[in-house]
Amino acid sequence: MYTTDLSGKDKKKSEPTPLKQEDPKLLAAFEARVANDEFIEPKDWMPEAYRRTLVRQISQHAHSEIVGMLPEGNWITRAPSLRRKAILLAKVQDEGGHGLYLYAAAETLGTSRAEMIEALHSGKAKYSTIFNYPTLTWADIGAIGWLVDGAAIMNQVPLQRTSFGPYARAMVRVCKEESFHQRQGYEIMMALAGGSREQKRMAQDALARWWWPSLMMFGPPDDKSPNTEQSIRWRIKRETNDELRQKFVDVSVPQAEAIGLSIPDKKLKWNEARGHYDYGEIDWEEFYAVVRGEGSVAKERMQARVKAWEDGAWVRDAALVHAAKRTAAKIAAE
Ligand code: FAQ
Repeated sequence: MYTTDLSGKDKKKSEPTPLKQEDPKLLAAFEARVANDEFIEPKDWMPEAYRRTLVRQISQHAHSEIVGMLPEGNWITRAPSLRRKAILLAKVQDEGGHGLYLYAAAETLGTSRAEMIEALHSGKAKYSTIFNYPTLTWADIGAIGWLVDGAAIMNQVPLQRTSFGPYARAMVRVCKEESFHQRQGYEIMMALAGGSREQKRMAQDALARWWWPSLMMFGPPDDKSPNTEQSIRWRIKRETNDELRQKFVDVSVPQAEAIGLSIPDKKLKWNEARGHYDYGEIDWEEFYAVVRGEGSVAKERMQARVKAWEDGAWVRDAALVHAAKRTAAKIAAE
């Protein structure tokens, strides 16, 4: 529906309707506003391709937030203390809230929430590859907070200045919450790394499994990214996939060193001339396979989402009936 199909399958069905030729005057005025760093608001004129890119990116982002609740939600009942349980519960709820702000931002572009949810459940819409990896131990919850939320913030801080107003404003609150998430994850890793030998081993193992998938979160390399050039031009994206990935590596290496953990990359080395860490080759075959839905828990994730949606039907129905009753009572009282 709103994806660039990477699978090569089902080309006919996913072929988008061709874009119409835009009015050159309107387009020039729009581009001047974007170049002037003005926010574009839902009722403003915008090129069809801009609208589609935003619906694609914002809905994928929303889907990632709510699918992202699953790997951690899985550990709420097994958190090692009441304090850890309360924190994890709040974090998972925050992610649900992020999904809601993002769906609401995408809805302002004329796509209904029902359409977006349908696209997710039917496998047409993407969500971040990172959530198709399993959470095997409690240390994975630390690694997700530290690395996955860390990568998410690195990507989302520049999105606070994305050119579409509702998306930018949603990102402001999301970033505040994500930075708390990142710290709580790092704190779990710090506690484990400074604990018993077995706890340190768990932390190291979690880092080893989550490091490369976290680097993949930033998307394909710039020269293989079909959307980056146009998205940078329209200031939807403010930094490229590779730029953000490099920043993430640069901040994460000293954090790992500070708690005595080692990043599983033999090629990782500070490059004085570049002022950055050099790092090894990412397994892009694995990335594309996970994007295609071949991740080890992809099926399980979607089944859990669909079940949650179906189980929640009575709540949505009840809320609608309640809202209708309130409206009727208000009208009767007038
Ligand atoms: N996974 O041309 P590009 C979080 C797709 S939030 C799956 O570079 P673009 C919070 C891409 O969609 C994490 N697919 O695309 C949390 C495109 O396919 P399409 C989510 C990926 O859009 C933490 C194709 O590859 N964050 O974690 C991935 O310019 C903990 C070509 O790629 C966001 O969504 C991937 N990793 O750049 C929650 C941030 N990467 O659509 C719970 C907003 C790429 O053409 C617990 N999004 N693809 O068919 C973005 O910044 C961008 O969309 C990128 C991709 C950077 C993700």
